[in-house]
Amino acid sequence: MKEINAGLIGYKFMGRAHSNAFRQVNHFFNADAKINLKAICGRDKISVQNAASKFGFESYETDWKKLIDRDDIDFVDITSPGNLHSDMALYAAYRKKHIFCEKPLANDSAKAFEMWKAAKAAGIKHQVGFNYRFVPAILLAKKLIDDGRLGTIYHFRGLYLQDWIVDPEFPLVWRLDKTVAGSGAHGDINAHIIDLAHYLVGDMKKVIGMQKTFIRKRPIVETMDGLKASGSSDAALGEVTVDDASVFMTEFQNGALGTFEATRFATGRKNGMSFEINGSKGSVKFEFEKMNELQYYNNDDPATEKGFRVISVTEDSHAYAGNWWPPGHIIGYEHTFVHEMFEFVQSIANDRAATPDFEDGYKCCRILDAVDTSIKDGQWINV
Ligand code: SOE
Repeated sequence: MKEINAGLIGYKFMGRAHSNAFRQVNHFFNADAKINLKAICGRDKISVQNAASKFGFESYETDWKKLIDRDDIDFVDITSPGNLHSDMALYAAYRKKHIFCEKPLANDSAKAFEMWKAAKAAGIKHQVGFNYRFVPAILLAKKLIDDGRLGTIYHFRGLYLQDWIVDPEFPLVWRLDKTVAGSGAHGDINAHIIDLAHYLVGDMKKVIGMQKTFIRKRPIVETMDGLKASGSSDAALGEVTVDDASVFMTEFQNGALGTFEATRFATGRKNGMSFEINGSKGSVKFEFEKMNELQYYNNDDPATEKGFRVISVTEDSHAYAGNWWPPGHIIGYEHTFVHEMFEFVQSIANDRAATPDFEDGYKCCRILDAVDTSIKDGQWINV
C-alpha cells in the first residue's frame, strides 16, 4: 500500500484533532494509502517534543520551513493561527508539497487568492478545514437539496453561538488579536456557516453586516490551550482588536435570502452551530450539538401527518456512518476530522481534486472581507 507522510504544524486544539484524525483514518476507512505521522512542528521545543510522543509522531521540528523542506514529508497540515497560513502555504506550494490548511484560509481574501493560485500552479492537492461539510447529517441535507426535495430555496438561516469569552476576566488570547487571528467571531465561526451556505445553497450576490466588541479590554494572557486560558487577576489590561459578534444578511445569486449570526457572547451556548433552510417543498434544520440528527419537513406529506421529523443519520446508507458503529451508536466532533482527512488522503492517493479546496477557502474569505467593507461603508456590498 502507498504511504503518505504527514507533517503537522501546530500541536494544540487543532493539532490534537488532526493528529487523532491521522491515526484513525486507516483504522476505520479502507484508504488507498497509509498515513504516517512523520513529524510535528511547533516553536517551543519541550512542548512539541511532548506532543510528538503523546500523539505518536516519529519526529518533531521547531522550524516550519525545515519541516516543509524535509524529503520525507509528502503533505503539510497547517493548524497555526491565520496570520501564518499564507507564508506556510506559499512555501509548501513552492516545495510542491500537498497542503491541508485550517480555516479561515487566510486573514484576508488577497492572501487567500494568492494561496489558491500558488497551490493550483504547483499542481498539488489543497484542502481547507471546513470539517462540518463532513457531518453525515449535513451531507444528507445536501442530498435532499440537490435532489430537489426542498424545491426552490427561499431562506438560509445560519447561527454559530458560543460563550467562551463572556467573562470579562477571560484573558486576551491570540483569537482576540487582529494581527494574529485577523478577526474574532467573524473569521473564526462565521466562516463555517458561510462555507456551509456556499455548499448547500450557492454563491452570494450582496452582503451587509454589523459587528460589535462588547468587552474592549482584557487581562494579558499567561497560558492558553484551545478555548481555555488563564491570566492573573491583577494582570495589565490589553486592547481587544477583533469583533465579539458579527451578523450579516445576504441575497444569494439564486434569489434566496440569508441571515448569519456568529457570536462568542451567547451565554449558555457552547458550540451552537445550526442552520435552517426553507424551500417551496420543505425545510431542513441542523443543530451541531445534536449532530447525528437532521430535522426534515416534507410539505408533500399528507395534511394530517405534516411536521418536522427527526432523522437519525446513523444508518449504513448515510455518508461515513457505516464506517463507525451500528445505527444509533452516534459519532462526534472528532469524527468530522477523520472524514475530511480520509478524503484528503484519497485525493492524494488517487490523484483527484481535493474538496473543499483553496478556491472554496478564498470564496469564504471574499465574503468575510465584503461584510467588513459593508460595515466600513455602511451600505450593501456586491460580492
Ligand atoms: C473556536 O471558535 C473553534 O475552535 C473554531 O475555531 C473551530 O473552527 C470550530 O470547529 C469550533 O470552535
